Formats: sequence, C-alpha cells, structure tokens
Amino acid sequence: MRILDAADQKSAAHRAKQPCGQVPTLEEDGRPPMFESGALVWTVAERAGVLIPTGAVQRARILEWYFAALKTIEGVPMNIAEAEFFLPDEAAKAGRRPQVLPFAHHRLGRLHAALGDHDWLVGDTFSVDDFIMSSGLKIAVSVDLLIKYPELETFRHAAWTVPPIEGRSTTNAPSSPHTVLRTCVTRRPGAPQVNAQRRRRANV
Ligand SMILES: N[C@@H](CCC(=O)N[C@@H](CS)C(=O)NCC(=O)O)C(=O)O
Repeated sequence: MRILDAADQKSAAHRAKQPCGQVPTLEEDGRPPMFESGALVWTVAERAGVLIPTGAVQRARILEWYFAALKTIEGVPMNIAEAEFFLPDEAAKAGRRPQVLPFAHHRLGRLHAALGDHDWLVGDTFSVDDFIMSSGLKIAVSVDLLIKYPELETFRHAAWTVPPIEGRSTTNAPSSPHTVLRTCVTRRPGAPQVNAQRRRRANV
C-alpha cells in the first residue's frame, strides 16, 4: 500500500490514473491502474471468487444493492459531511444542516426498514454489498447520523469488522476488499473532527 500526500494526489502522474486526483487507486503488475473504490472492491472480489454470489437471482440483487449503496445512500451523509468539514463559515454550516437532515433521515429510515432484522443486505451471507454499504455508513457515523438507527450501526460495525476472507489468489491483488478501501481511510489522519457536541446542542 502506498499512501499519497495532498501534493502527490494532485500531480499529473496521479491524475493520469485517477482523473479527479482522488484516492484510492489499485495498481497491480500486468494490469492497467483502476480508480473508484466501488470498482476496485468489485474487481478484487470477483477475481478472488468471493463475496459475489453466482446464481442469477442473487447476483441481480447484489447488483441492485451495490448501486443503491453507492448512488442512493452514500451521497446522503456525504452531502452533510461536505458542509460540516468544508464550509468555512459556521453560520452557513448551521443553516445547511437543518435543510438537509430531513431527507437524510428519510433515506436512512428506508434503509433501516429494508434491512429489518436481517444480518446482511442480500441473503444470509456477507457480500460485497455489505462491505460497500458499510463504507458509506461510516460517513454517516462521522456526522452522527446513525444515532437514531442502532441496528444500522450494528450492521455497519459487523460488516466493517468481518475478518479477512480467503479467496482465489489474484495476481498481486490485495488479499481482500478491506485492503483497498483502507488505502483511502488511512491517508486522512488530519481530517477535521466533527463537533458532535455542537450538533447535540442543536438537537440534531
Ligand atoms: N468516488 C470516489 C471518491 C473517492 C474520495 O472521495 N476520495 C477522497 C479521500 S477518501 C479524496 O481523495 N479526496 C480528495 C479530493 O477529492 O480531492 C471513490 O469512491 O473512489
């Protein structure tokens, strides 16, 4: 694993691999570099022969929830996190949160209902969907959105802490999708902390 600093990320060399200058990317000998964490997780799992069921019906459901996690759910906490972390003005932040919170709770409420008392999103076994959804929900935790949904927090934690899964060897590939996403997670030790106390005072 190679950790990039901000300057490396914006270099022409990195942008040739990741057009938006973001992390993570996956680079393996003999294969073109890839970007987008969802694509990286999918390719590692698929080539390792794990976490993606092969039956047509199950696979269709896996695809549904995979895109739902990335398109329908992840953007919701991200919208709040962007304001929280990057809006420079405290008044603007305070004004934005009440505007976006009702929709966020609507979406998370629907996810909560869909998961119900199941352990995992599709069938009875942990899949790429649970992994990718737990990554999006991690953003929700960072802005205190899961406090109202303890079952979602239990799901997120369980998915994020599943032990490494042995699969077929993929040439020089990370041993599990967890490795891929951690390239992103570990490079942000200096990320701004959310002021949870302030939000609690604001009763959100
Ligand atoms: N959709 C991208 C998002 C990646 C992303 O947001 N990466 C963050 C770090 S976790 C980043 O590189 N931020 C810096 C930037 O956007 O300039 C993916 O899933 O790979």
